[in-house]
Amino acid sequence: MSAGKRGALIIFEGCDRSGKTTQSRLLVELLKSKGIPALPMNFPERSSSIGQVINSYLTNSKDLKDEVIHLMFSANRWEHMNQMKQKLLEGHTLVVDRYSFSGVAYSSAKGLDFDWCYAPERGLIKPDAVFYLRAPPNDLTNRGQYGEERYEKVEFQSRVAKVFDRLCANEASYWHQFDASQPVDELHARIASITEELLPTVATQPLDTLS
Ligand code: 2DT
Repeated sequence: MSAGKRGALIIFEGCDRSGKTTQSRLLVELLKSKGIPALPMNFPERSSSIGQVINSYLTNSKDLKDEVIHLMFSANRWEHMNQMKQKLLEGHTLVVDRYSFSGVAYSSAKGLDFDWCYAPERGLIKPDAVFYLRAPPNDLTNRGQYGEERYEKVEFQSRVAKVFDRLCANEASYWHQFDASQPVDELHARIASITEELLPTVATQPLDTLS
């Protein structure tokens, strides 16, 4: 990629088992096959020391107060910001499975205040696009491995879905909502076409922050 052209920050959001991981992998593969530098990432990033605490919490081997784990998820994003900024400015497109919006959705679904949940996310790099894979939580239980981690309960997931809907309405300028129950290749084709339009547009724009 030529000097001065940055990559895009692309985020996949949605409830558990909505297909984010598959779709983000397909998008990275497509971009790479076209010679566009692309890197996959996901949050929580479980390898750092903060990430390891989050992993123990999610696998139910550790209990933490709702506020504490919320701030740890946010800290896990903050600890990766410099590295992400550098990659974007070098021209890499980052395709990220979950970001700040999962933080807000899961914690406010537990009953924490929405604005309190959003506050520590302000100042993080603003995504160029969020692909929100939306599916009725009852559909999601049919997919593999549902129920193994802390949050994989239908009633909880439907509260999470409501917060994602609210975020999608609030942040409509860069959110794209999709029906997650459509065939994988059709969904991929839609996402690919939006991404291919997006990349040249954002390449010369400065990075922005969540506000
Ligand atoms: P994965 O199954 O996608 O690894 O997610 N979560 C995630 C939060 O509660 N807050 C956050 O900030 C993030 C990024 C969503 C593991 C679970 O962690 C939840 C599901």
